Amino acid sequence: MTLHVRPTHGLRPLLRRPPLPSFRGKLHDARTATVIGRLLAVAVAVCFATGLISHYLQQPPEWLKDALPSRPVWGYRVTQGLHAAAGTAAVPLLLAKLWTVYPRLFVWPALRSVRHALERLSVAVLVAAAVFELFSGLLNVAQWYPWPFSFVPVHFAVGWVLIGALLLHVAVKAPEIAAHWRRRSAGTLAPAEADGLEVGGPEADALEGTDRRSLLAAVGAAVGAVTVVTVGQSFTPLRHLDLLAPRHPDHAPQGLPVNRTAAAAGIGTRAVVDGQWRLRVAGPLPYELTLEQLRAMPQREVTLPIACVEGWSKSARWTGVRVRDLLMRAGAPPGARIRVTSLERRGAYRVMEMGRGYARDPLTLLALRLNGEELSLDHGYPARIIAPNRPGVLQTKWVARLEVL
Ligand SMILES: Nc1nc2c(c(=O)[nH]1)N[C@H]1C(S)=C(S)[C@@H](COP(=O)(O)O)O[C@H]1N2
Ligand SMILES: [Mo]
Repeated sequence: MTLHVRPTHGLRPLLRRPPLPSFRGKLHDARTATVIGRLLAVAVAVCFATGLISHYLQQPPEWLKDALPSRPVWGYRVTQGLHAAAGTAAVPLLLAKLWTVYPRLFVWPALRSVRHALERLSVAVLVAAAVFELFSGLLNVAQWYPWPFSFVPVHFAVGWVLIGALLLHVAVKAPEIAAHWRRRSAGTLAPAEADGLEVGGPEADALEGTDRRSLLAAVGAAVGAVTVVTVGQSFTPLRHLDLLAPRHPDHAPQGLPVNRTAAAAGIGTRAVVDGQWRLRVAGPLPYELTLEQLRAMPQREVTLPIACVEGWSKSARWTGVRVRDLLMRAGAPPGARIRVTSLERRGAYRVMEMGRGYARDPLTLLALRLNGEELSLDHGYPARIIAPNRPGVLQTKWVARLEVL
């Protein structure tokens, strides 16, 4: 397709057309943009929905704190695995979509009307937000933060910008999307394209069909490839193909990857911890327990995953004391909410709050053992929280204190 200059309507250009490139590729067209665009929209919608779930599980507003469900136990594992997988798959889709539409950057005249100017501005916001979300997400998975702001609030805020700009884009393009939603049979004349991009006649259409299928096959292969080499980080049956994800289910002391080591968290050696450690429980009837005393309480075994917000997850077998038993002993009213504090001196995950639904769940443990062994220091020795359907960041390690709120 060639980019032709058309006599303008609306604003008269003040300048002559500069030497802009012209595009002969047949796939910079609305049908290709529609086919790739709707796949990309699905990926973005999955990211947005699962991102909201993750946000509200981590930072619930007051009214939601006690209503968060602790079932299904694998809920967060699935939603956050989908979040990372859809975001990863969206990268090749976004690149393909940008390639398809980039000739429109060079339409002339650059601005034709107020409406055209607003539309271009909204597309600029859309592209910037999409690029930012995908790359900040990927870098977060790699735990690399080459920016001065904190990832979580900015990724969340730009997520809203992205979904807003996407809805606006779909609304503005609705007639074009509708016109190109279905494959046109060869021989139908293409409707005149918007934005001065004109397409050839019937034969061009037939040729385009073949080329488009090749392009889509290549994009599909790229999506498949990036998915297959990363999805094993959470979908463990495919773990042997997990070549690119930073956390591998099999590179795992005690059968579970470590996200933040004790050394990184500033937790001393086991001997140091042993000397001073007591579990302090604050409530109507406060008490303290040594590790020996905790081990002497009724022990439960549960199988629950750690599901990290960065996308990796793995199920494990945990043994320890039910949190609700500890709370009962402190005279907590049924349905109490609690605050858990780690031995860690600083760090975003030192203090965690747990609503009623989790605190009274029989599967929520103060775990002492992992996969049949005493917890290693890196997994939270002497005691850590494990609860169903919870983001990994809230599975507090090196617990020092429980407080009934
Ligand atoms: N005190 C404390 N607990 C913590 C963290 C932390 O940095 N400090 N990291 C959390 C995160 S992000 C995850 S994914 C899980 C990982 O647990 P694991 O290292 O035992 O697999 O621990 C959580 N518990
Ligand atoms: Mo995590």
